[in-house]
Amino acid sequence: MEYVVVGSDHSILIPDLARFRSGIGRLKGLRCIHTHLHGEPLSHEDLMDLALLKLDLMLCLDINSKGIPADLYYAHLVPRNNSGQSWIVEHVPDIGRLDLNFSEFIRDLETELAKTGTSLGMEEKERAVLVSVIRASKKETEESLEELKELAITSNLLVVDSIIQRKTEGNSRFLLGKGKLSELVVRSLQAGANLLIFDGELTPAQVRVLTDYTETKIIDRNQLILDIFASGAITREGKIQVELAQLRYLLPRLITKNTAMSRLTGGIGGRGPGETKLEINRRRVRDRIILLNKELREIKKQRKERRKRRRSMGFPVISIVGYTNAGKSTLLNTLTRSHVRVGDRLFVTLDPTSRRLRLKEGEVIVTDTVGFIRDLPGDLLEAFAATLEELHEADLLLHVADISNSRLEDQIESAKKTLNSLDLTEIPTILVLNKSDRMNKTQTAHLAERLGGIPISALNPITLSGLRKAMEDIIF
Ligand SMILES: Nc1nc2c(ncn2[C@@H]2O[C@H](COP(=O)(O)OP(=O)(O)OP(=O)(O)O)[C@@H](O)[C@H]2O)c(=O)[nH]1
Ligand SMILES: [Mg+2]
Repeated sequence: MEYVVVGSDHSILIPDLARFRSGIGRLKGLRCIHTHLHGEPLSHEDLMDLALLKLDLMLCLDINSKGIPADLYYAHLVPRNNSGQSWIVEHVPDIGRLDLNFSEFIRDLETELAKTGTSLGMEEKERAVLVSVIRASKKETEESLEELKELAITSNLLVVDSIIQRKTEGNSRFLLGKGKLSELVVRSLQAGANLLIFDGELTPAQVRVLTDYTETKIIDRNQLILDIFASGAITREGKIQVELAQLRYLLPRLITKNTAMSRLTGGIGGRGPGETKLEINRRRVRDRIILLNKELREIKKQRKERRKRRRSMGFPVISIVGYTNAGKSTLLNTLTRSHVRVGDRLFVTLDPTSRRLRLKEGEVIVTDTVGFIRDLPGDLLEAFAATLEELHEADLLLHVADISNSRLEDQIESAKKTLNSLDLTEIPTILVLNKSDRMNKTQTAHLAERLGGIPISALNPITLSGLRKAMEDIIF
């Protein structure tokens, strides 16, 4: 079946294209042919439309003053190349000399485009393009993007490209200017991406507009974090808390329009609430939230009982907190000779663990819990309140930071902010500067002095004596 959309000399109304084929490496199956009357080649606007709408072809035919066809220009998108070019413009001086088997040409082009998506042998992983809107400084933007990348990798995604938006080019409704937007569409097409991840938080309206424009699934940093939590939670409690956070985040982002719906609902790979995909609607989400809250209250009650029992045994509690990947679980393991899961990824620990530890003066309980991250989504923090509530029972907090991380001080600040919002600043805290084995002695001593922390290497028990001493001094 072939359709022809006809426009006037001023404009053309292109119907909703979402119904048309789309998929990795697929173009729209639509060519735009129009005339120019003053000998001008394809305009910037023309090329922008080519990119934004993923048209097969944008063609303009020049008509001279006698009404006779003259020069002809056409442009098409190209696969990813070294020059970073998005499209090629061809010039044919006479329409009679246009020699192009169009169906064949488009078939080949689409094959090429799809190849970028699969030839890397990266089977089933979703392919994501990261989009970062510039922050205060270049360094901050890059570091933030780096962390977003780590988050994406943790979530088992393949990062195929990243785009930095330099300045707000006007329209905040789209977050990106039209130029950036078309660059985004073309680059994700070229990279065979099926997911766009925005650093920072998108408003529900922005998600909607961007989804409509790009026709690609869009999530923001918060959703990515939620997704990681969803796939990592083990205990019933952890699962409920994550699902609650996801639903609360999702609720205002649920939209009625069907096309975008399927891209918007659910986690990344159909995990978590995403499993219920299309049947999700607001009402059901609300009902589910009520149910989960009820279950959570029950669990909280049980926890409280457990804590009470523990308190009655009279053991002081030491809680390990700090930025994700700082080495909290490793410290717990080394201190208590346990085998809690550790890993060089973000958010390895999601469910809290407690272990006994014998110090010189007596026994204590050490707990390890979920790590913090910059701008931890409020919904998540709230949902984890039950787990983190335990922290209020602590007699001492060990704030672990990774001394070898280039973002050390920012991470300490973020963790402090989180402790602050959890109302935990009253509890005595020791700043523990971990991974000092990666630094030289002078650097370590200097930082320990300046930040007022105790350097250790959680991998090496011998380095923990100073920390043990400090713990005893406060507890006993
Ligand atoms: N070089 C070095 N690596 C360490 C040290 N302590 C931990 N690590 C490594 O750092 C990574 C993170 O350790 P974890 O103990 O999982 O960190 P965590 O703070 O519990 O992280 P999450 O649970 O993901 O928030 C692992 O690869 C550890 O092996 C250390 O003292 N020196
Ligand atoms: Mg951990």
